[in-house]
Amino acid sequence: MPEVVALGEPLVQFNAVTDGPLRHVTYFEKHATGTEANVCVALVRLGVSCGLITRLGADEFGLFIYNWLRGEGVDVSHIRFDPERPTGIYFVQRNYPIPGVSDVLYYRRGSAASALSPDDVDPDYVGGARVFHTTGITMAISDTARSAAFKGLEIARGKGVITSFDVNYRKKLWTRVEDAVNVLSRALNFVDIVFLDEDEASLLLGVSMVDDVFKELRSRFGIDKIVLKLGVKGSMAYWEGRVVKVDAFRVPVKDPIGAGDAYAGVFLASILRGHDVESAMRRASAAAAMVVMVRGDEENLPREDDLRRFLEGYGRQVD
Ligand code: KDG
Repeated sequence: MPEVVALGEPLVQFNAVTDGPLRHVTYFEKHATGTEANVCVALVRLGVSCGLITRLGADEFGLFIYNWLRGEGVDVSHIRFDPERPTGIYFVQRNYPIPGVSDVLYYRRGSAASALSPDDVDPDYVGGARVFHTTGITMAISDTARSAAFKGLEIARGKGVITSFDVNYRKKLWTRVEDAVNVLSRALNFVDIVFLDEDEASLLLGVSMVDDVFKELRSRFGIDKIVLKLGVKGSMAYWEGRVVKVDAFRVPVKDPIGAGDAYAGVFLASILRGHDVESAMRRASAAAAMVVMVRGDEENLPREDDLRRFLEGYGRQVD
């Protein structure tokens, strides 16, 4: 049984090779992505076994993702192929209209993974893990996928498996913001470790000052393992009574997509391998920095040796 079981939709990303509006972009790079799949690859690269529960289209893109994940060493035993529905895809438009921002254009409605349902969630598989991970994206893609995510969280909670949740609010995936707030808040009741950013905190909790965010999550949801991502300002955690701040690593950014997943995956891997919270945050920040230096969410996810070399070499002039 894998140490971590994740649930969610992998997607093929078509990332514009050149900047600017997509109407003028000719070349795209194809990458395997999707938030929970990214977390799985981050984990396995650091030697923590991870399995993904999902559905893929029985099509070329589904095979591409399946082979990629299998090649990385992710457990694919709970991936089902759906002959009726396509694998979800999206395009990335970079540095337009806002410099430094990547715009995401989804083509995923009716995808195979949007038909994920509670039937896909095997209680023995989830119950045999140390951590169950899912995100607010899975909660947004369809009613059945949301039910599957809640089933996973409930099983994990019932069997003493640590639940990890990245709020991952994606405005484009929700029809009404109130629905997002209701659903994501409900999910927080089942969560042991939460990852969120300042905007998500203010959306869900109505507060944005760090102390207030920690206080609200603890008092309203009983969560005592909180990781607040602050972008270029770094990250802060409330971890079983201790507050820790870690700076971000400043690197040349090619494409910021995937940074949060790199952070979550490497943070979880590090905690599971016995690092203290500060070390886990530093390693997670390094991984996030490495991922944004290239197009694609998973290619630059570090192995142990890559992390060591990044952390030792950061800030030094390379000849
Ligand atoms: O966190 C990166 C993901 O957002 C990206 O890979 C696409 O999973 C994705 C999504 O649903 O937006």
